[in-house]
Amino acid sequence: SPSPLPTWKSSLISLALSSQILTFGSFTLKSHRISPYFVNCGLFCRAKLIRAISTAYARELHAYATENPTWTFDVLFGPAYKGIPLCATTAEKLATLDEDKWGDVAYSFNRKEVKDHGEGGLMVGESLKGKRVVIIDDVMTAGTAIREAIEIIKSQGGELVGIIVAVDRQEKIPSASERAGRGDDGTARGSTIGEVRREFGVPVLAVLTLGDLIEGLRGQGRGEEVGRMEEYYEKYKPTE
Ligand code: OMP
Repeated sequence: SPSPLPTWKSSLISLALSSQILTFGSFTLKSHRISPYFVNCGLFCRAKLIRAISTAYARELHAYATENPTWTFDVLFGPAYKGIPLCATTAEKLATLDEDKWGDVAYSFNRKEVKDHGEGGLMVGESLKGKRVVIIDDVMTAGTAIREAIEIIKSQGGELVGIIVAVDRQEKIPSASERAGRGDDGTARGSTIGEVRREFGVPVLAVLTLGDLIEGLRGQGRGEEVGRMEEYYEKYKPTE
């Protein structure tokens, strides 16, 4: 059986529930899948919430770097819009955790519309050129949002060395049938995260997985929601 959820994870899930970051209903996702739950990271918009999530991202990055001493990065890139407060607050938390190690980590984010006056350009913050870049983003489902962010890093001359998201929904890669808008054909497929890891050869970290959410909710007596999430997981679970 899986190891019990650490206290900090169940606390984070409680916060997400009470602030409607984690909600239940029927949601059409970017991938066109219809999900009984949704995670809105734009709602980490209160002091104690943004503190909690940025601390969690920073701890996860710090733990990975500690286990993999040859792995480092120069810049946290937060894709617009939801990545913007995440990259800034997480950089600050990293410096608080270990200033010697992380005090010079930079952050940057893109504009959705290119500015044609003043300093101009697509990017704000540290230049990505020649830098080792980690993407910090909200949720990964089918990987479309992450691929867009990877394209920006490439176009800016940066080197992608890692990705961290708040929630890995643990879903399989969409089939050709889904991509064509005809719904899932039920074929077994690998995970989005696994595919991104292999394709780009970088670690993909997640603060919480769907499995964590389910376990946290079960611990809080939310059996009905857990049932619907498990049903959804069965439908879209990856082979690995
Ligand atoms: P993919 O691009 O399919 O990986 O979906 C990830 C994006 O979908 C995120 O960056 C969000 O914009 C959005 N999303 C959420 O914010 N929360 C969810 O629970 C699910 C999605 C989603 O549409 O899959």
